[in-house]
Amino acid sequence: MCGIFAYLNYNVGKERRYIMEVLFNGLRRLEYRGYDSSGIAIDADLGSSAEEEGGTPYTSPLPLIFRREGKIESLVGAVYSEVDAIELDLEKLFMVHAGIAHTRWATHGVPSPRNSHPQSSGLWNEFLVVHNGIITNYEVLKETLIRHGFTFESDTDTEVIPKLAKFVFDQAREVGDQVVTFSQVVIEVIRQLEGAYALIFKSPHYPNELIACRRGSTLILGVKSLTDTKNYAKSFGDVQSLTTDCQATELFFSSDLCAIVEHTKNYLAIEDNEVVHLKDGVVSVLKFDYNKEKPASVQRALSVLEMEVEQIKKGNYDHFMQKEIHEQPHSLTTTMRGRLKDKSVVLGGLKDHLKTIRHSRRIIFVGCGTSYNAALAARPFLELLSGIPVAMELASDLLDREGPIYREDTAVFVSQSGETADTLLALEYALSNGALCVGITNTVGSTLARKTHCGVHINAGCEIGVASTKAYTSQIVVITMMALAIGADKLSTQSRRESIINTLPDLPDKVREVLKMDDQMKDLAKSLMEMQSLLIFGRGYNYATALEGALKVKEVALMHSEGMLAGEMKHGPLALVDEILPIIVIATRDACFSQQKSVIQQLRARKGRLIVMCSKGDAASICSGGSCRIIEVPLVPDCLQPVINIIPLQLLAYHLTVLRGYDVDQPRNLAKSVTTQ
Ligand code: UD2
Ligand code: GLU
Ligand code: MG
Repeated sequence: MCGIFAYLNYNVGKERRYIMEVLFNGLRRLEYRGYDSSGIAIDADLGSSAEEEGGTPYTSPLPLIFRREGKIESLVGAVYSEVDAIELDLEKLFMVHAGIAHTRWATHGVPSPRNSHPQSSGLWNEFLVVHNGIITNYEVLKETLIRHGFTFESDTDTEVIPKLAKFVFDQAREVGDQVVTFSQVVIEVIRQLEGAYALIFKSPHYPNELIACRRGSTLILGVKSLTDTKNYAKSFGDVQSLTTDCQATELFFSSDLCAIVEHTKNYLAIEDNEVVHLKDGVVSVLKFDYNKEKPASVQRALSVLEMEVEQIKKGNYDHFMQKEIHEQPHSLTTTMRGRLKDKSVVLGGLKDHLKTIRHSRRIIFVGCGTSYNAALAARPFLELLSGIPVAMELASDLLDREGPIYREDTAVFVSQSGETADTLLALEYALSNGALCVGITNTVGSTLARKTHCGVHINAGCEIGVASTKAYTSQIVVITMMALAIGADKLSTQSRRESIINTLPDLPDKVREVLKMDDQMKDLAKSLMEMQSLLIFGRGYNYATALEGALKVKEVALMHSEGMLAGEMKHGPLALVDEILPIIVIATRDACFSQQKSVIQQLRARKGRLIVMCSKGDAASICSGGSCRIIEVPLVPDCLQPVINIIPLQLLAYHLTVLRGYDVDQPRNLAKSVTTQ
């Protein structure tokens, strides 16, 4: 869900080259959000070669689209060479021009020029759209449009939007409505859309106009007046009345303020269901309502920006890791979106392979670091629901041993980026041994997604912090959903499955609740920041939580930390216990609760410095006399508890890092995706 940018100059002459550069720069500012391809649309010249070919019926210049996979600089290079090839005049002056641009983080269809945005209505590019987000009902819309004779060129969900716009426009013209306005067309289109989006529309039927609207995804309008030096925002006026009178104006749309600050400090944060129409230099804002045929015109005042760019990029957070920890209610929602239906789980990427998986002799999870831990967290539930033995493999170890893999095995490869070298090599190995290979990744079009037989995208959104946080919880939820899908044919576990499916939608709210412990975890971090070492004991569903919590503390806070299986305590680690070494014991309510209570007793008997993570209400009974620190978390079904329990530990690792003065987002010696062995 990555970046949108648009630039409209009105009554101020700008050369085509300048316009293109403004668009490219806008994209460069949005680059940090992560993307896999990019594109722009600008106007051609009237009577240019594109138009001569087929004798266009239009009297205004047609848009030209440029799209590329990969880095923005590759788009820039391609645009200049294509422009050169068609002899487009870069010095041509436009008194008014509307250009749009996009960076894509693919959700539907691999990164490729054809799937990049702007997406088009077809011949002549009568309607162009850039989109951030996901249209969840695109399949039905696509079927309907195909029945009406439309042909689709991309695999995106987005393509239905420009095609729908053309359909609406043509219909209005058929009934003789010559004066259908751009906003009428767009409002008819968004009436049909479900899902989340920020959109910008451009059309040669409405030359030099742009329309932007949003539902769920952020979108900002920037307004720069060139004739009037008064401070817009201080005049407290409505944006529409401020932009009248043919004033020279430059208008911008962007997914965030970073791309706007260098042009103007006057902005308006567009709200859900608002439709912002730029025409003749005037900004009008309409409020769309499903229940009303006509939208109401609304008054909106501009705000003045007083933030630095770095601050904007991170929102209200100081670091990307912190932002991503706090984004988890949202990322978990997008992970589950469209996948829980009437008491069942639908994973489109697996449904044709479920039978094979159910008949496999063994399921083997393969991953590295956090991705391995996520699979480990979900393993008990998969074993329970599938009845199939589930093996865990660290990718490098599997390769070192050349461990046996058979045709009857299902090998599940987990990687956030889908480019982790060890995991990909292990995938090659499993493919050559004939196993069914399933991928679980955050990245559409990644090598992992392409080389596996099937799989599931975790749809957690772009993760920037090197220490994975939101991808971890989404991976657990995806594997849990996978277990529910694999076990769906078993009557014996039906009620258990249904109760989990019913509670999954509440998980984001529970995560929100745990995130409120931020200050408490900061206090804990203060008390631990000088320590040499930290142990974390877990078992059962939360053995993985112990490993992952310790991994976070190690990789960002640069503090020695070990996650340990509590059942192993007596076989060595107990020797380390003294009054100094801090030990976190995870003892939330599940089948292992009584064993964990006994672990706590043994540690207390040795005067261990204990921090106990327990379910709400259990503190007094577990640690009588206030002898240990407590982290109380909300109780959820056991297989989902790891999603909750890791969050205080992520917060702890984050605060430890800041307090110890280390770099949060780029920890020493580490890279976001480890693409070398
Ligand atoms: C697909 C669309 C989704 C939505 C939904 C509607 C894509 C990428 N996803 O989601 O946006 O329209 O359908 O029902 O278009 N795959 C692999 N290896 C991997 C990951 C995925 O082979 O590591 C395959 C998978 O088997 C499937 C495709 O990629 O064929 C898409 O996977 P998904 O998880 O995005 O599928 P789904 O149905 O949730
Ligand atoms: N769902 C759209 C696509 O896959 C937009 C993705 C984005 O937000 O960049 O093309
Ligand atoms: Mg990693």
